[in-house]
Amino acid sequence: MKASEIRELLKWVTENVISFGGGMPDPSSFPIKDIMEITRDVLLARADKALQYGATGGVAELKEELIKFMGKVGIKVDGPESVIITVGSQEALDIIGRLFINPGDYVITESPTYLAALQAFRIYGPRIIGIPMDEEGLKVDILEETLKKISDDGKVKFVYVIPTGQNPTGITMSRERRKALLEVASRYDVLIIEDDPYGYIYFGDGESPDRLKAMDSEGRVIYLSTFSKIAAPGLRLGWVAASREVIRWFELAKQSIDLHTSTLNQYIAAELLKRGVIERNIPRIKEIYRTKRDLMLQALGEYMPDSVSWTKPSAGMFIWLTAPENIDTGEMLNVAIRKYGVAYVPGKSFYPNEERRNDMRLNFTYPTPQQIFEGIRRLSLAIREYIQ
Ligand code: PMP
Ligand code: G9A
Repeated sequence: MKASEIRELLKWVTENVISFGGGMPDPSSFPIKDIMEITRDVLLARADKALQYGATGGVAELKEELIKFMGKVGIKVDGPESVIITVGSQEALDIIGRLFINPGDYVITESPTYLAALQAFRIYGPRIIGIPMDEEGLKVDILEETLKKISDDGKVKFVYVIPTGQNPTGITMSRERRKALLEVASRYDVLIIEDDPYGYIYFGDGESPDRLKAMDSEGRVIYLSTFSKIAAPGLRLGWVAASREVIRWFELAKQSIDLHTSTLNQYIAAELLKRGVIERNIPRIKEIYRTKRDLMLQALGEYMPDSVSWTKPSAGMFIWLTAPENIDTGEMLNVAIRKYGVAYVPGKSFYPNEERRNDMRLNFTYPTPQQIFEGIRRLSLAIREYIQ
């Protein structure tokens, strides 16, 4: 097992350090009053159920609400047996590893990708292949070449993608690429894992492209999402939508992990959906994140030297910054924290094959506007010191 750089970093970021590290939502986006009221109501009306053990698959009312919620973005689900409630989508990632990966199996991801997905899959001993991306997302032509090459050598279990507001790059996969990805996956008969924490808070120009799950006519997509970014991560609530067969396997895996997800939190989440709290909160979150993204882009433009480039995210919580090639952002981190008081996540661990060292991930949702400006100023000083 390998430590997550995000989790490790969280431990030693102190008061004097401006952190662009962990992917934490803006606390002002949490629906605190609603959660207080709902918790009281749930306990008054049904403490017997909410404080009791529950079914492994999850609370029926929450699943029904989620089926309606996903329906609004065009995802059709074949009844409550096709949904399972998990402890965040992180648990779903671990269960995916348990269910699908035997040692030596091939798993394909975007490169770079969410480092804690790599951490979860690696426990089960796969060979992970990263496919490069451009501003339209995963390069499907390279995926196809790769599938062609490895199909004689071993089984490719799945392609793992974060199509909207990708972690760590902020890139959203275009509609054309989504179609092409589904076609290639169908031709080579591989599953697609669609990890979608950020799709509901798309703040780019125009409409967000359809979910892969909504475009999937073959039951090939296993869809993951979470309450972490549309309500609050402390609830630790996620969900998976897939075929009944796959969900049944998820349930068997989950039985031995934790029996079920917190019943109280599931009842609270069902009410958050039923009372329209989530629906009302989403435009507010989008506005907060769009404003903070713009601030960080502005600060980067003002302070960074010409040899540094970065992405312009249309969803999610991160900007991906590329420093000149001579800079190892992992080495620079110590100096950035101790001398300049600014933290970020070095890019290396987001690569399945750890091939690049000069990128970093910057979170723009947690710091305040003042911290964003001051933190980028400090970061630019660290980078300038290393360029020389
Ligand atoms: N997948 C992705 C792509 C993420 O960015 C995150 C959180 N940063 C997760 C999964 C896990 O989130 P949670 O367990 O809180 O749902
Ligand atoms: O706190 C965590 O580990 C969740 C955040 C994930 C991220 O920063 O990508």
